[in-house]
Amino acid sequence: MPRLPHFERSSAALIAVALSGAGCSRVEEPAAERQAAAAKAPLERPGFLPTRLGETLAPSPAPEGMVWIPGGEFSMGSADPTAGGHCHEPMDDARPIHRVALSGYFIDATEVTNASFAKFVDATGYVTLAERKPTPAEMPGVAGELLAAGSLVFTPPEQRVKLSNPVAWWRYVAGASWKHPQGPGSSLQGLEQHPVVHIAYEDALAYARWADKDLPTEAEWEFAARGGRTGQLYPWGDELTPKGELRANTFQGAFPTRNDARDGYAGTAPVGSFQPNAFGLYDVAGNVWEWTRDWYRADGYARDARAGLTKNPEGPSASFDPAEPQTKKRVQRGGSFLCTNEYCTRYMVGTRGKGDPSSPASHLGFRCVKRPLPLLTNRL
Ligand SMILES: [Ca+2]
Ligand SMILES: [Ca+2]
Repeated sequence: MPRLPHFERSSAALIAVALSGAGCSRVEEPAAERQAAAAKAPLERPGFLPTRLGETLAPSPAPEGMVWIPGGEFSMGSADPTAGGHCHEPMDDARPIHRVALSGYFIDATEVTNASFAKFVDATGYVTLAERKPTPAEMPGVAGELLAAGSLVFTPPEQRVKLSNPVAWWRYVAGASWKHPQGPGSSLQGLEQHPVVHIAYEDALAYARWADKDLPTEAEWEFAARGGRTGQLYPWGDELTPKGELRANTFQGAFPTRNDARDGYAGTAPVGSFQPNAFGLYDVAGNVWEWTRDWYRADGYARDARAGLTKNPEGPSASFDPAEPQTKKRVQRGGSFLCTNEYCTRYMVGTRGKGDPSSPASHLGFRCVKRPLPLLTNRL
């Protein structure tokens, strides 16, 4: 692990959040011929059985900004994306593909916006984790006078760097928070309809409880994001850019130094700027990463698969990531405006992200669910 600058809430936290936006270890682009061949090759979906939508009707009109997902049964996970040349690493944690059944639920059509989060803060006086001064225990080795509230801000280096070194483009900025997404001097002016960022897991949960909602389980998130389709790579289909069209707010250019923003957005985009999926959900691919309530285990799917069919799964009871055994992580989904086929392709709908619950960053937000029936164990 590289030596990290001062002001990290913890070094492990920084690496965890940085890697949550990573996922691919190869630097080079796939060859153009390989990409073309992959686009033409028939896609194999080993392990995927047809999605079956439930028939449960919504028990009430959908709360404002939410859509009803009727539940059903689907195959969860991702085939090895290296087989089609679509990505740079096999993403073993997204297999085996396994069968999951879900009851019906409402889910936010969009990521939670700055305007919505401001209502919560106005009503409750809530102070997010990024706005609280870290304790010495949270920043071991940092002198007391240097402890400062803040968060991780994507800061592109001027020169190309090794993509194995996320510290090169993540900077702990004192004073960065949801209100000041780029740090002191930045504001939310004009960003009211952008997704709120610099959100720690506990911040997302506090908002959800205030709104009489919850965070989605990982399975609820993926079922909704797939829009009723079976085993496709992206919420809209199997091609990243059908007819050359950019379908999500991701990163185009040379990561991390040159952001061409061909999709119109170098950073976050107003929620709903791209076409929704078949369920009417926006930005399930890209824009900002979204917290789910599940603990992350790299082998979590293997455990679920042994059951044959898991009903309303709530994830493992504890986290374990062999890549960082000391850091407990929650699952994050969907990728962000920093994801690129050069570095991170976790905007693919069946793939997984992960992060330290107490490590907010400038590409990390959430959306909520509301269930007519509570989860069976409802543990956190
Ligand atoms: Ca973009
Ligand atoms: Ca998203």
